[in-house]
Amino acid sequence: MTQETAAATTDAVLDREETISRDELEALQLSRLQHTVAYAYDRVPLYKRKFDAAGVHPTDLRELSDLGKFPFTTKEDLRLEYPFGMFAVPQNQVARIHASSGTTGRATVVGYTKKDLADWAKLVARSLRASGVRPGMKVHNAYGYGLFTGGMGAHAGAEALGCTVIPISGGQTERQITLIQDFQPDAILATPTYLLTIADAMIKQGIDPASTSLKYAVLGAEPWTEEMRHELEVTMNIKACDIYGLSEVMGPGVAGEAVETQDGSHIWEDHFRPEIIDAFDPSVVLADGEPGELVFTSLTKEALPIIRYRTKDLTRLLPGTARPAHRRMGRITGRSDDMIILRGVNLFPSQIEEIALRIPELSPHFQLELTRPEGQRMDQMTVKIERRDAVTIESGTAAAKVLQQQIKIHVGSSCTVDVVEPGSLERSNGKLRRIYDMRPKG
Ligand code: DLL
Repeated sequence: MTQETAAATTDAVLDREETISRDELEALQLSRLQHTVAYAYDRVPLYKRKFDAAGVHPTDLRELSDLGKFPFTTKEDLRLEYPFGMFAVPQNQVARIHASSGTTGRATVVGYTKKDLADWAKLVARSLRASGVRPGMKVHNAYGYGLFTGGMGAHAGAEALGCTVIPISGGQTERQITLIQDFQPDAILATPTYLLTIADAMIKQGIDPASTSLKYAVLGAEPWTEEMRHELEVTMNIKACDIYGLSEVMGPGVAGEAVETQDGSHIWEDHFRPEIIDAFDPSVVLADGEPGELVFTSLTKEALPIIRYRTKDLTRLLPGTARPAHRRMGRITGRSDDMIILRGVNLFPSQIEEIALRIPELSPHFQLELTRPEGQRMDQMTVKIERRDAVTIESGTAAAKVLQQQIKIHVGSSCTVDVVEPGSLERSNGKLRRIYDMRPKG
């Protein structure tokens, strides 16, 4: 770390909204929420239709809890309004467009006014600063650039914070390593599994990942566990913090984690009002602390105001710590649409990650294969996992037995574990696919 960056870490200047009281924040939320529901109703036909059908009007929002009377918005709504039907401003006021990849159906398109982009950059800057990044630091940005919000969202935030941004994007891992060695960045922004790919490739090249200039990593865009944090922090000698977000709500920076507490991301509640609902009975809004599906309402967005968007992300709301007025979200256990139901038992890849990483012989490189063998009615899950480099085939096989037992004990599912050669499973370039579902459809 240079002298300037070392000095900067001690005197971060926070946004005023980061330090206000909960009462002041809730008053701000209420006025912004009242504005947003009226704005959405007046400008986006879908909201008018939905509110009218539900028999609610923007004037019914008198206190924060009244939000529960308003209808949800889903990914399907955005798909049906493809491409620009959800936009609340004329196209000539839309400064930028992003979109989801559309691999599982029609792409969802989102837009930003100039002010939206400035707010987004401010919130990513706030998140990065919370995670230890400081003005003047060099930031290696390995989130994918393009329609995905990760690359450009993180980029603009790091610039707004006053960093020197290295816009490498995802992929070309060898080149990433060369640039990390040559440019000596202080921080890296990537998905957790892509950072793992980079660390792994360094080891293969005979470079100790703990010896680089990197001190901070700000990781998100996919679920990851405390065990993965530990793995990355130790292997790379860094502090790794979480950043959360989704395109429909903004992109990265909806929530960010503080490096001094590392206890989950603070949701920036001056811009988003979160709720947790029962995923199976969405009419029930759950109390803080209870696990369920995360729902967001934007409070300041102009181009794409979003009312009660169902994220499908499963987590819970926790009280604020490092930023007391802003509630935290617990780690995301998974998405409701990534939940594997195996002979009646629900499970998420993150549970397997958590268990596997506690077994020293096993690496974090794994995938889950779901099959239904010919003539059988029961589904089967095979965990394919690489043993660590120095581990023999015999020790790997013994570790497989342990993993199988631990999954049975902690998750309740019987499965097969296949320990495979180090380096044989596909590596991540961004969001890693963990589940390979080969069951017959229908
Ligand atoms: O992944 C935005 C982002 C980019 C966040 C870079 C953080 C860093 P989408 O492609 O729309 O946007 O995917 C959003 O990714 O609903 C979650 O399921 C998942 N996700 C995002 N951040 C996290 C995280 C970006 N920190 C979807 N932990 C979300 C767990 C995350 N899951």
